[in-house]
Amino acid sequence: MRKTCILIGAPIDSGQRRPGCLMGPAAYRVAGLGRALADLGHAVEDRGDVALGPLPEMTPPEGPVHDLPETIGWTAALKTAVEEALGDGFPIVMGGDHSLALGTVAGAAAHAAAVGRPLFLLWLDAHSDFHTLQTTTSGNLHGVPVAYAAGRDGFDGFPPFPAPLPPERICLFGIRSVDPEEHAALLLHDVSIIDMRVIDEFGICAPMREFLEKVRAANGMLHVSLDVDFVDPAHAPAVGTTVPGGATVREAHLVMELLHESGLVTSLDLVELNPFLDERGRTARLMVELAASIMGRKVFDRPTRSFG
Ligand code: B3U
Ligand code: MN
Ligand code: MN
Repeated sequence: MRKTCILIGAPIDSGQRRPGCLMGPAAYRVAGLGRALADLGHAVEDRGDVALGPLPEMTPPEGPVHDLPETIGWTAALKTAVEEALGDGFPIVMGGDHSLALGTVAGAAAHAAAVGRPLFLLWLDAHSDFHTLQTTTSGNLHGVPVAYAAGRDGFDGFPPFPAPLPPERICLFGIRSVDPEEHAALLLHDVSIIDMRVIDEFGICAPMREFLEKVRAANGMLHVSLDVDFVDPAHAPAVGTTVPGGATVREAHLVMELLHESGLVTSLDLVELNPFLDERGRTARLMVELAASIMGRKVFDRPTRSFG
């Protein structure tokens, strides 16, 4: 189905300490994201890069938390941008580190609440990103957005998350690095956890279809947040926090194809690309290819699930 893809640049580096993710939106444009989507027959509207609004006045908290006022500022700006874009089409947010999802998921949740549909969240990542401001030891706020979306306490200074997601509506897919505090909290929340152990045993399809069936049964909206490190660093080196043992290029494309075939995805983040760490643009190009897959590019256009 032809969609209006709304590209939103989120040049954000404040959620971690390795400069470079702020060049992500430019790298996606250079790698031809807009062209790839237009070639699929979609309308494409590039709204440019989101600007950081005024920062909240606050005394920075004690402890490790890094760049809190900036992150709160970006959260407000991205929430508005995504909420507005969902009224007009299919938002694709070009990050930027994963802290941008504090805002994008909030915007999607606000829109879903306004139209009376439940929001689901698919987190494609090596990490669970389930820290709060209290539990993070690195202080890097790219490690907290899932906890914010789930309505956990421990986000002083942030606006309350609009319509927090019951944990059953969140799926962490591809994870292989979970800190002890996150692990303890996840044991208390009924988040669906498809870690690499599950994927190694059952493959991509069965667990993904199970989650998508839940979304379909609830007539849900689905926000997908794709962290570069979901893919193995051998194929996607342009990321600050590499964790070996990730999805192959083939598995990542299969995930995208299943998502496209489901027809359920309503918004997308592309996060953690650090073009400064890339090898001649290969990670940026891979991310564009994956975005094209989720938006309908196929090797061969056969009826779904018929392999004759
Ligand atoms: N859990 C660790 C590591 C991490 C999370 N997200 C990324 N890295 N990209 C932390 O810093 O919270
Ligand atoms: Mn992440
Ligand atoms: Mn990650």
